[in-house]
Amino acid sequence: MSVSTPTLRVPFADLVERLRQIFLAHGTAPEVARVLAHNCASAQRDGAHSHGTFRIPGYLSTLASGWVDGQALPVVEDVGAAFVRVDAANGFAQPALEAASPLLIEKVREAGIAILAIRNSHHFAALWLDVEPFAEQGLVALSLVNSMTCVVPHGAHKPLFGTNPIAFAAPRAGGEPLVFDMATSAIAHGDVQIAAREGHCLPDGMGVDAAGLPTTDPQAILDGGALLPFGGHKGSALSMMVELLAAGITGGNFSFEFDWSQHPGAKTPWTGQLLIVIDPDRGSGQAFAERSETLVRQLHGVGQARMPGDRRYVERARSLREGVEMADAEWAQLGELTRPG
Ligand code: NDP
Ligand code: PYC
Repeated sequence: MSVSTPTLRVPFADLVERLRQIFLAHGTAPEVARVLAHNCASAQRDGAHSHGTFRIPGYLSTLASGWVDGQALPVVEDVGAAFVRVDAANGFAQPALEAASPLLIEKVREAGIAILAIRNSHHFAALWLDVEPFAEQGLVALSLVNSMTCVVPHGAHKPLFGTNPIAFAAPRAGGEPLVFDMATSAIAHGDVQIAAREGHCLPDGMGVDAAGLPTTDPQAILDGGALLPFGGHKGSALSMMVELLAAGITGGNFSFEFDWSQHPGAKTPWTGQLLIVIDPDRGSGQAFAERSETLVRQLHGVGQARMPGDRRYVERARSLREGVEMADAEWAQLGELTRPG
């Protein structure tokens, strides 16, 4: 937020409730409104602005376009000793994850590992929110979700991949879970939109314009250009893996497979998501959380002061103490959106 933008601090519970009212007013089922409101408010609380309240207009235009079903009832299937499958029924991914989580955890406790394959789902959010709760229960979780074609594979000349994030969470003795969550593109699409809105240039190496030429202009990327994978061929390989695990295995769409052109206003990728959840103490029988704490201490010892997730935990603590920071104008706009559109 720029220094000149007037801001206020809103209690987290008030933000959740305002977002819940918005989703309800725009046609989602009460359960969906509850889950999405908590998810989106949590991203805002933790300073993940590319997936916080910034996303509300996109959620609402998508609901209005008929592209996503805000009333969808996810169908959970038990398909193996360590395999759960959910058809999200063209609804959002988070209610599908919530519906399947009790069975998934039961299987992890029994088998030591289990997979959750979500298909026919829309994920428009930060991915760490899907994995952190497992680590809070002593489990290790990895999740992958694919999105919409906007990333040029390494060596290619046209976009094909989505921004395809990977999130990982592990318990840690004596600290908050170790969590990382990163797009496999050089930058998340949401951050390109924010840079365009605020008139900032991007660093070199993030994307190309409509002619395929390198650009630092976020608007040129949005106007027919594309993003690049992070780390050249290595990020590109990870992005390919995300397509295969999040869509290939689950039965969801690859990022290039859906066509939303008949739904003006649609913004949410209609794809799939995979979660792999492990009971880490089955590995060596040692307390894994102590092992991860040892690793963190060594990392600190060699000079890595900041772990992935640390920034968010600091933001979260401040938001819970002082309220979630919001621009005055945005808070007022959210108030207006609680009225049916
Ligand atoms: P970032 O590049 O901002 O951060 C990636 C990870 O690196 C985070 O875990 C972050 O921790 C950590 N990190 C950042 N800087 C440092 C540092 N200096 N030292 C150590 N760790 C560091 O994330 P992205 O821009 O790639 O992704 C942003 C969000 O966009 C993610 O939440 C992702 O899930 C979401 N997204 C969602 C998509 C979807 O389809 N739903 C598609 C693409 C992205 P910290 O959190 O503490 O900053
Ligand atoms: O920021 O790249 C992104 C993104 C895509 C879908 C949701 N977020």
